Amino acid sequence: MNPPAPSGLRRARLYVGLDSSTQSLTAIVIEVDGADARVVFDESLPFDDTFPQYGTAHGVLPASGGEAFSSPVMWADALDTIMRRIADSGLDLGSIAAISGSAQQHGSVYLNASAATALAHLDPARPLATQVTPMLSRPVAPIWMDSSTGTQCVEIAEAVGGQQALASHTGSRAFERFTGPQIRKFAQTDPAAYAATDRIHLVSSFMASLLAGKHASLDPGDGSGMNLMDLKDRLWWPDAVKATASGLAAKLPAIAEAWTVVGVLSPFWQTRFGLAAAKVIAWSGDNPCSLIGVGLVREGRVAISLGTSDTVFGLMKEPRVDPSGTGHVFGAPTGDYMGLTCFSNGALARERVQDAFGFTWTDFSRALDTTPAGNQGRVLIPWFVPEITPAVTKPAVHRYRLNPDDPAANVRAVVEAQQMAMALHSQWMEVTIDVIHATGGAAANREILQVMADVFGAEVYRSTVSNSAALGAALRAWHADTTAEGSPLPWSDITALAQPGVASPIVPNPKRHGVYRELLPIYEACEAHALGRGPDPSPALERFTRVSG
Ligand code: XUL
Repeated sequence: MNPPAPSGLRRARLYVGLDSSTQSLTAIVIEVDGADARVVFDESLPFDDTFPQYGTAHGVLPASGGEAFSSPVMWADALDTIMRRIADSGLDLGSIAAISGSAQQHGSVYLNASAATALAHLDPARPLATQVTPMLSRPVAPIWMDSSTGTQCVEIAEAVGGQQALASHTGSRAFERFTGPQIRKFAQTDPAAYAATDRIHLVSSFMASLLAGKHASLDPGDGSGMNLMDLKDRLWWPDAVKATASGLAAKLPAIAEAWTVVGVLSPFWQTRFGLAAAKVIAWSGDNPCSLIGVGLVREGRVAISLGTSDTVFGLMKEPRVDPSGTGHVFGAPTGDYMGLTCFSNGALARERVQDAFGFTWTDFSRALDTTPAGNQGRVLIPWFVPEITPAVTKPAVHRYRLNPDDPAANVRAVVEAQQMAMALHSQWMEVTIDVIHATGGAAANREILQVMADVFGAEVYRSTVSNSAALGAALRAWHADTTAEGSPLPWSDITALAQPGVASPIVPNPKRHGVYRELLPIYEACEAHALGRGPDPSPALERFTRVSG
């Protein structure tokens, strides 16, 4: 504990972090008193259950043909509700110094010319949702799960000189869920509504605009998920903007750093809930916010999320771009960069193997315990569903020297394949990974994390943070407040709250790490063979088996 602040010095400050994710809106409030910081409020509103009137399933409206939409009016409704919960929580509202947020990336909200005035004159006696409806030039928002813009991706890439050119400027080749291709499709399929659009926000800048009562800027972290922003300049890239849709430049928000104070909580919030004129800090995407929430503010420390999909991400000092075109580079909220690679065969692939043998999680762990590192040269390529990394459109499972009826060997094979794929496809970040923070459902399985530690040769901490994106947003609010007041706290101090606690890490075993160092290039050869791009890896696997015993 620190000594109490001398009288006359300011009281403890509160920082609010919101996370508008696909399925819910979460608020975390941290209290900062001197160098002590702790979470004092943590609440989530799942969209489907709290707002059934919008008809979402897992936060998504019914759609077909690869399209995926959600409702900006529902997000506004949720914001109204969560702000009321904060106001009613008994917290000292006058102590709220700043508020920021995190949002699902890539989703876009289309506002008409009435929005600027309407945002500034919201009526505190009326719900927010009903006042947002007339501001929209498009009632729905396409979100990151949309995969319907393949044609637009090709068109945009061709217009700017190819995928490589697009990736080297914006950090990613054209991806269907990215906002540029989504905007192009909207402009092509509904030109009248596109013409009536005055401002296109991402979910992040839309939510910040609702808080500040004016059009908010967009941060480079979320801006880099659009295929429109030049990563190094942190400005719109004119070639991509031109290639995407006519008249687009005038419809995009300004880009400003993540610690920008975009305004204060507007009179709507002050009158409606008795909130103070707290600083509203630019929002960012959920992945950039998680980077902060997990405490990844130096190179070499990465997070691996073992969820529906598996994701590996970490900070990068330089904007290196993945030459294979599967990884993304985003801006980081620290002003640096972050690399992110996403694998769609995460939990689903693990469950397919588990279900094939009727295994419980305990059986699964035992299978890992009773099989050796390297699996005696038995390899699985686990593309049970279409894969993002490497790009595989038709699901296909490949086995090398692996008997499909051997339960334990298949369990080890799927876990080793996933970890080796992550190690292999994060090499483009050119970062020596020494610490991994494991999050997501499967991070509860110690044996899986041991394979992770052994493959990467890195210490693995199980992350104890329940919503790293919301926490990251609250920490960003704190950082931005100290910056605005002229004495920015270092990120390492800010993220100390997110560091792993006393729990000891899972450490790599040097011998097993040696086995994986040898197996990794052979796994790469298996992947190449499965993609039809390389020779049969069986001789290399035979050799590996003889040497590794
Ligand atoms: C990242 C991505 C997802 C969303 C989820 O590129 O599409 O992680 O941000 O909210």
